[in-house]
Amino acid sequence: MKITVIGLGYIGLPTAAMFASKGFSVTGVDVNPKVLEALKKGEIIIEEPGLPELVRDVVQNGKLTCADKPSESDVFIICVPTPVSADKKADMRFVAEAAQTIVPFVREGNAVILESTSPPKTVEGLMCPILEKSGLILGEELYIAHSPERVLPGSILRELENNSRVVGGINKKSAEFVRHLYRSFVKGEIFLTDATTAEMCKLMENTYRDVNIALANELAKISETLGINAWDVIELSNKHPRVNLHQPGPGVGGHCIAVDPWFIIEKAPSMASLINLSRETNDGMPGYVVSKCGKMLGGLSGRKIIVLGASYKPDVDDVRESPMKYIVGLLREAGAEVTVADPHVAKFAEAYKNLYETAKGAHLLLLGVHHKEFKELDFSLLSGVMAGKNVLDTRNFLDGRALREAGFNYVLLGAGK
Ligand code: SAJ
Repeated sequence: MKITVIGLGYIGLPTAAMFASKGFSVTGVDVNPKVLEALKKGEIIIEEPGLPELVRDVVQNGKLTCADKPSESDVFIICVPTPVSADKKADMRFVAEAAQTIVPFVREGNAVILESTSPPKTVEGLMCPILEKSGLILGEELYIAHSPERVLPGSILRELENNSRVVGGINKKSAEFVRHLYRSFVKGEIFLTDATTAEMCKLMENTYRDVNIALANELAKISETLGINAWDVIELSNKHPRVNLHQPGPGVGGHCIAVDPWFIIEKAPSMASLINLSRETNDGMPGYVVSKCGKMLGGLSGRKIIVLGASYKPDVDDVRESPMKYIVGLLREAGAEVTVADPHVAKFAEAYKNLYETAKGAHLLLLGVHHKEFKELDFSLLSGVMAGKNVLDTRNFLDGRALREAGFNYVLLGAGK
């Protein structure tokens, strides 16, 4: 069976490689010549553990090839980006284009699967009308389904294989066909439903997390005014068997959780009030962190600040939608002199390597991401070079007691004492 995967990004490429490793003949299609050039040599341009080896093997044994356009195939899997525009609406151009390009090639018995995270009714309202132009009877002669991924960047291959999946077909036959296909590498359960329910499941999974992070961020702010520690409240509340409070922080980054809730809001703006408020709460955290810096330093103009961490979460190099980017921008706007240090992000690695030099004359150290390397920081050295002994920890990661004993003014986001 031949599978064509359209879009070779963080999800498309691992998915293509997984199918290829199970013996399917897979063609990966992408518009980016850099991706294709690399792939021809069995190489990849993204960072993901285990993926370089897997791709090298399946390219070498001829199971994964690439092209800049689709051609005839038994299965077409669409994994193109669905970005959110400046006015917070889903930009579905790439999905529509991908569906258009396969119309000339679909034949009776084929399947078209949408993997991209999409607003509810994308399959029914956008994809089906395009695919109808093939003249095939949808659901009978051409199977159509949504099969969203649930993998965590950094553990993609393991999670692709082991996580359960929701598959939503435009009819039962479509859903069953797709379940059978994914069974080739998915060890987790595969649950069948309709396409719009599957679209909504994917969005609600990330929205659940966003709303809960917003709740934690609100708790952090309230705790500060009450003079208590939100992190203690969370730890103790989570002893309850049915409670799972999330962690506060400087904001929500990445290309999923900070984006997907907008796809629901767009469909029902007057009803999605809690979802909207949560987005706003989380997007307001960079500003809140910056105002805390200002309070600690009695103003920001001319202050030298070292920002530790640039990525959107710990131990990855991914800076997409990172709240740290907004924090740095706001600090600079307020006249602060900011240096970013991050061992994982090439652009900021040098500053981290020379941290004790970089921190000379700094008034504040702001910890924004809890990379494991930051556990090893030598604060007695830092204390010797910094002009002001101020630390703001937005992740409850540093040893506050030790820092205070070393003479630092240690401030923890969410702690009023
Ligand atoms: N964050 C907090 N507090 C928390 C948890 C996270 O502030 O309690 C922040 C992180 O620092 C980060 C952001 O949220 O900036 C998102 O990080 P994450 O690790 O929670 O999630 P992602 O975006 O890397 O991956 C998510 C996952 N979804 C869920 O866990 C529900 C993943 O399973 C999805 O496949 C992925 O989105 C996606 O592609 O949709």
